[in-house]
Amino acid sequence: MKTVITYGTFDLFHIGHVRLLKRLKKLGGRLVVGISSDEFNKVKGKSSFYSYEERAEIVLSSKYVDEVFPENNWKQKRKDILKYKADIFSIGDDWIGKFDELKDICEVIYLPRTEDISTTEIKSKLSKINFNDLDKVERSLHDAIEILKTIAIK
Ligand code: C2G
Repeated sequence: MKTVITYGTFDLFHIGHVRLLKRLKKLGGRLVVGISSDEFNKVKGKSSFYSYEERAEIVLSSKYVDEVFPENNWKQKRKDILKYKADIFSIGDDWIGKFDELKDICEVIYLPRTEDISTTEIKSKLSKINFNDLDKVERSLHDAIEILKTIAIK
């Protein structure tokens, strides 16, 4: 059994996150995840829809994850790897090469990201939905149902 450690914001939990956690679990058998705090997200230039507490609870609910902890800065990885006795540090390949300095204390593996999905993309697609139109559709469906009811009764 090897311990794998990874980090991320994991906002609007999606299939890309699920597939990554599944592969990370397979790498070692025990998976601990550093979840970026709300404050550290600001440093990363991100603002999450869900709070740290909610994102941590969602990731911990995954059957692939054994433990979560807060990621508060860029510099804590080395200490965390020693604290959790991690054998492998692994993360998506959008970070390729960025954490090679950890190779002296653990294996460093970059895994291919899942294409065509990201939290940013989800947010932009949702922002394009005109929810007023949905209200209009709902009203016209309601009217149609009322008309059908009158026809059905005759
Ligand atoms: N990911 C993926 N496929 C996607 C989207 C994300 O495999 N379609 C992976 C990322 O490569 C990362 C993890 O899911 O390994 C979490 O992604 P983010 O929440 O975007 O995390 P990030 O901002 O990359 O934070 O110190 C490291 C940082 O905290 C990493």
